[in-house]
Amino acid sequence: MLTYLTAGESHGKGIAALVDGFPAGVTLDAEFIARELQRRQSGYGRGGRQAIETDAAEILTGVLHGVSMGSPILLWVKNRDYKLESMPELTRPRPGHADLTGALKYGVGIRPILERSSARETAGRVAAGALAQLLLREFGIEVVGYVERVGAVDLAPEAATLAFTPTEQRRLRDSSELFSLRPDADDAAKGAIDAAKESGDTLGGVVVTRVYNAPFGLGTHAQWSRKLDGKLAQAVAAIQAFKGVEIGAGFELASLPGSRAHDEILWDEARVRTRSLGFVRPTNRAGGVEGGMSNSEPIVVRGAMKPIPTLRKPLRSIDLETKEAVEASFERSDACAISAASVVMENVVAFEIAAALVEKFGGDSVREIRERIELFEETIRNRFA
Ligand code: EPS
Repeated sequence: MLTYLTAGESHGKGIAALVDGFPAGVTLDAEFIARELQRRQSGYGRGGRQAIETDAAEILTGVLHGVSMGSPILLWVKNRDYKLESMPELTRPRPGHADLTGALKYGVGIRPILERSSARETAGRVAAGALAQLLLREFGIEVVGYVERVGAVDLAPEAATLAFTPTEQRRLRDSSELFSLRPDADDAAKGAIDAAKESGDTLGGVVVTRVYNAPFGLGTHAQWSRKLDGKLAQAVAAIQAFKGVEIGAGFELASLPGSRAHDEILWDEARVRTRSLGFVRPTNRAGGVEGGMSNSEPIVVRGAMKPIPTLRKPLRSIDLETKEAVEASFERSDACAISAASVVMENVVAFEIAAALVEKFGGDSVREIRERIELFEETIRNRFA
């Protein structure tokens, strides 16, 4: 089983991610992990904290001569802004944050709650997910995440863009300050972020992750807890500030008749040697998952992020000590972190795909997984092609 947990506080010494069950034989491209961490720190609308931090993951265990050994990997992202012991206690919970319920539930102040619930923790998830992306690349599986909406500004890519290769999509996305696939339309979204910032407000948005070249059969129909769509939904809904998850055409499918909601199955002899094994679809409304299993089409996951609840012009709250009506507390924050959220989602999705791959094909070494994927696909070809 490939799993990970994170530890660490926003202004503590750093953020750790412990990855267990990572196969042996993966060359750990530290530069790729560093790039993902740096991407998470950027994007238009980020606040002052990112000027302080230059995130990089130190790989403390599980690696010999730059190659994974099959033992647990401990990643460490140091906080430059370490000052936890001197941070003041707060008494005015922010609506929309973990402050109130966390303080009541744990019987502590707001400070310990916000330090752990802070989105700073996503540095650990990105480090673990970047590691998972390196594993997926060994088998030609590629993951691309991008921003599709900022507040009310639509940045959905043109249909032709989605036919680009993952590398081309990434290049286009990286040319956008917002990490959208519509750099030509970014200005409207940047204007909306500027306006929100100006008025002490914040903006959310919608992000998408697409997984290319995943084989048939990740996840299973046989048990609810092992369905791939269920795993993806949990990973995405568990990102700070995410309030919605959609697989494929998702909510739109609810209002379509069945005749227009599904993806017909065709046979294409010429594609027997591709991941589709010859079973091709003219559409991908299912987003690459049917019956809780990957069906070799691109896996498409969409996530909705609410606006960050830390507002410079705060909402009404109460003082926990006096019960007086007050304004919620404000600490330095981001006006919009949707670009960062696209990096986080890309990497948590990558981790779930890697975990499902290890579950299906075994997880001791890259070589073993490669042989088993080949055997699985060859067996299907022999039977059906
Ligand atoms: C966050 C508040 C801000 C954000 C932080 C999430 O941090 P600070 O209070 O230090 O200014 O910048 O996100 C990060 C530090 C990060 O690296 O993503 C919050 O309250 O959730």
